[in-house]
Amino acid sequence: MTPVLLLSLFACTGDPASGTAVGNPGKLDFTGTDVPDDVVLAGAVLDVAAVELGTCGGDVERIVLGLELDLLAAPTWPVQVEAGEYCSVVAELDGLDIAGVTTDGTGFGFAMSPDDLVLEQGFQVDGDQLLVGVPLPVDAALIEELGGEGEEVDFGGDDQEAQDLAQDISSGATLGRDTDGDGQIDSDPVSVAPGESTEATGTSADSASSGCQSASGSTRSSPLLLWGLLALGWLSFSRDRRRRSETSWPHGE
Ligand SMILES: [Ca+2]
Repeated sequence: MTPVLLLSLFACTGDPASGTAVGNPGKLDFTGTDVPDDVVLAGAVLDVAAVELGTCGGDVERIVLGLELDLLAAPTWPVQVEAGEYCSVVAELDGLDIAGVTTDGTGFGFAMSPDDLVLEQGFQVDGDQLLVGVPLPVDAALIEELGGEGEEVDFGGDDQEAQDLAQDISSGATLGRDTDGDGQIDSDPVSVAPGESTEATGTSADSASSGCQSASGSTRSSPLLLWGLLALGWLSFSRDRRRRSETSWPHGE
């Protein structure tokens, strides 16, 4: 038992220079958020041309999607994300169509061209499920003002109403984790503090390269703890040996 413990401790400290992060890849999807209570959405389809993942070292991985994603459906995780540390996500959009009805019975449709979603925040990926939250703050009062019960109001990309909503969407997008995969973003923030993010570049890559970190990334070995465990292991090992040499099995106790 003792030799195994020692071996695994060494395995977790090994090879800090290898550089490339190894861990579990994560995945990413998009979901609609912030739908007002006085609106019932029938559809919200986001046309995503590509996703760019920016590392904190300035590298960008561009993943071409060309997919129409249903923001109201359960996640299907179309984007694979390599394990590691990132500082930005950019979603290049080709359009967003929303349809629904207000609780007063006025139907509506928006065909918009929101600007690309730009999320600049540090986060780490080790098997994480990430969701880009796309806010859909449709203004029911405005729609009812323009339409009426039983009518339908449609907004094209040139309409001011559609441009205003597109602006709210582009500026209000968020990034979070969805640990249980139900399409709802966790309440815990995905970000790490900027200072922590920069500082963690080395240590997280180190622990990742030895394959010893857990999903939460919280098991980076502290040198003090490591030496303590080593000392304990050695003590019990040498006591075992002494005991074995002093007494004869099976009367070892
Ligand atoms: Ca969730």
